[in-house]
Amino acid sequence: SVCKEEDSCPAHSDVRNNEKLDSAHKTSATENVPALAFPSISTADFHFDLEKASNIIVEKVEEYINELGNARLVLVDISPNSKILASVRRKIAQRNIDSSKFFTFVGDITQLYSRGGLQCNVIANATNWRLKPGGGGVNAAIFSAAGPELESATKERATSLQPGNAVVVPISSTSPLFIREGVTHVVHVLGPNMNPQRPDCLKNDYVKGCNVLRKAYSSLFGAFVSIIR
Ligand code: AR6
Repeated sequence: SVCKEEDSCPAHSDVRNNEKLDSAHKTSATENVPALAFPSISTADFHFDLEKASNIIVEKVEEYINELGNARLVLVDISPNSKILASVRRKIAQRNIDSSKFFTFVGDITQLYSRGGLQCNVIANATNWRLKPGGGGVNAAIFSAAGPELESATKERATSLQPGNAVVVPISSTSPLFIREGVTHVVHVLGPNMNPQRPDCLKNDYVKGCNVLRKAYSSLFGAFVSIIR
């Protein structure tokens, strides 16, 4: 449905605000400050509840925001109608979070600089327990954009991950991700799985699921803080 009053329609205020924010951050991308771009862990293929996930994202950002120095956290989704981005934006609007330190961005995480003008030196991957390329979603996109050396560089550091854990993999200067996008590190993170078609399904146990998702964001943001120090 097309809204003819988009400029004044309250239902579109999120979209308008995000566009304003996006252009503001693009202009300042030349500052070259460290930034972590991360997808919403577990909320697509792993079927994690969006409201619970957005609460945890906001909670964990608030926990780490003061450890960032001049660095930034950017929640990214490829979908322009992303429900998770909208939910997080609604929640941060009600809180006292510095919008230059944490914001949302619509775009492909493997093309943030070349297509979106947004420079992020670190990107997070919502991976699988075997740390294998493919499988769809952001994992397939990142392994494919990085080239085959991401798989070998990953294997040198870990061959599997437990849910809630992360592993940092430096990107070589010959990788298209480095050359085209300026990415120096990928942080693979394994989130909780709520999808019965995938390994280690938590069968709707959201007490455990929320704890594992909190641990996943702690692992991710902690890894980013140690990269930029
Ligand atoms: N750029 C930005 N965001 C993306 C992109 C992209 N190229 N692709 C997907 N997203 P998902 P999960 C968003 O399913 O739920 C894989 O098969 C997407 O809209 O990638 O943790 C792995 O091998 C969503 O908001 O990860 C695992 O088996 C978010 O990224 C399993 O999926 C996460 O969606 C992991 O499932």
